[in-house]
Amino acid sequence: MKNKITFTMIKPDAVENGYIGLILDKIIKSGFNIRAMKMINLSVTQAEKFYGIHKNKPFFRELINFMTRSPIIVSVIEKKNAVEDFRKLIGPTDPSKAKEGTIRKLYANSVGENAIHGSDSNENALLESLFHFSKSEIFNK
Ligand code: DAT
Ligand code: MG
Repeated sequence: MKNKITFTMIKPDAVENGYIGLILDKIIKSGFNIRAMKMINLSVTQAEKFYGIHKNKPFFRELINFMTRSPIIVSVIEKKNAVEDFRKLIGPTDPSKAKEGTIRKLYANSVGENAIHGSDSNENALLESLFHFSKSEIFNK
């Protein structure tokens, strides 16, 4: 596979607001290929592990409550320069600072409920992908 992968989650707010289709359309039209995808309910244990790096932050409980309150879409996507290009496509953590046309500008309402996740490095992209999918689900295609 000559392209790089990144990992994304369409978060509870975006799923609740009916944005799954619009967000996936934007991702695909931006040149990403979907390698693996499923809808799941994140358990509290899974959410605490996934966001373990933030466990001492004041917003940690709010983040775990949010991420576990309704279903999410988890997906591994590929493209040349996937991690960096996808972070550009989604925009910054705070949607009020996001540029026109980015997914967070279009579909997110607040820092805490910001519609979508994108991995921040190639290393985390692989770790986060393997958190939800087996190697063969991602690479044997
Ligand atoms: P990103 O999702 O842009 O990588 P992050 O890794 O710094 O941002 O934080 C992970 C998530 O935690 C973020 O998407 C939403 C939540 N979060 C971050 N900062 C927050 C804050 N100041 N208040 C509430 N939630 C916050
Ligand atoms: Mg992050």
